Amino acid sequence: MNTAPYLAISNRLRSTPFTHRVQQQGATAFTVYNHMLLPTEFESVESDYWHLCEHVQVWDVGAERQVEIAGPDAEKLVQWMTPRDLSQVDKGRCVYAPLADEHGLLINDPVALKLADNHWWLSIADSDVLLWAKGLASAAALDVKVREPEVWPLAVQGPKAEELMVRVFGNNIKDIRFFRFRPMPFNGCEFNVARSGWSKQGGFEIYVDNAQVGVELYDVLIDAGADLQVRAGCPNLIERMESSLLSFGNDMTSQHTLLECGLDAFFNLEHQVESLSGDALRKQYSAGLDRKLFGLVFIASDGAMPISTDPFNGYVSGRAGEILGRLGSQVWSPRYKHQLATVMLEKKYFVENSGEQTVELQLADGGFVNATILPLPFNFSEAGIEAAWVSS
Ligand code: THG
Repeated sequence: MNTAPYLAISNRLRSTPFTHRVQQQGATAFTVYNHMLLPTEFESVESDYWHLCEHVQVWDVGAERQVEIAGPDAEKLVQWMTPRDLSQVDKGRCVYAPLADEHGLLINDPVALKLADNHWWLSIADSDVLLWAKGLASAAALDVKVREPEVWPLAVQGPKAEELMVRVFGNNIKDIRFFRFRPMPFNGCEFNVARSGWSKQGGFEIYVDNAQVGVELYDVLIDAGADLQVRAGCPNLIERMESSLLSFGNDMTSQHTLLECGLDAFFNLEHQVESLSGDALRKQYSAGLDRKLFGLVFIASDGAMPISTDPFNGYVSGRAGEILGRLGSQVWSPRYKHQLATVMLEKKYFVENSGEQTVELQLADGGFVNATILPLPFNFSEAGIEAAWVSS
């Protein structure tokens, strides 16, 4: 019998306070993220996608763990870890702050929340930032406490997210600006609520730090949004690729530098901040890159999935079998009617800042396709790709 393998769940592979709700409400697939369960699919990735773009979803993103850095040297440690200048960041702000090591290699790409002077949360992607931060603090004898508090973010995403949040938390929700947060009362607790989230459909993230009240909140959100067609959901591969939201571990890894991943905007070249990676990144910036993350768009028959001819290494090959680069993510976009992919392209296959470039790809089924190489974030209209605005 050929049944799909399943994931054996133990304590080591942690649940969130919402996992049982998410299972009741129809999650059909999970991934493991920070040693924790993260749902990836409910009805189907495509129908979850259209629902997210039209209504509102509640996401169990408890796997986005918080690494808390607190104490007199907290500011110093956080600034060491990221080359983004944090000196002007006020309390109550979120900043996307990619972390890199002394070679400029990516460690993680968290959202950093400044709770107070010398008190930060790094809301991390999938890698052990806790150990990295503890190691740095210990080796440099910094006066900080580094820990992973019990906080499970809950995201409310979609065009009707604000309406739902107002019903649950009141009109003050409207005053929270993009990438800001403030404590909001709920059933005797106060949860930090930010206007943020891993989609471009708009919405909020609630940093739940009480499991029991968190589940009460979860149920209230689902009940209060019945007429808004609220559903349990999760980060959606189609939506995040169309929106060019990169995934650490998929599109970019610890084998790539921050510049190779195209995160230049979060590295201030001139400003001398005390970061571990600053010197290496400045050096690489002037030397030029050997590879760089690009988007690929192409049209191919159903057989186009996957485009990697080397499933172990995830390489994408050209007509003669030459390795073009490492495949990141790939998905069919039902809105743009194209395959979208990211690839860490080797230098000889692209020219920086030039016009339209194409590359011939080998498909896993033996066929070939011409793909257009696009800079990230994707700009579909500039590439002459029109959106179909209605669901199929
Ligand atoms: N929310 C929270 N934690 C997270 C994520 C999140 N941890 C893991 C992962 N996602 C971290 N990665 C990202 C990547 C992009 C964004 C957020 C988290 C993002 N970017 C905005 C954009 O691209 O428009 C804004 C970036 C900026 O200008 O600062 O939202 O989603 N809690």
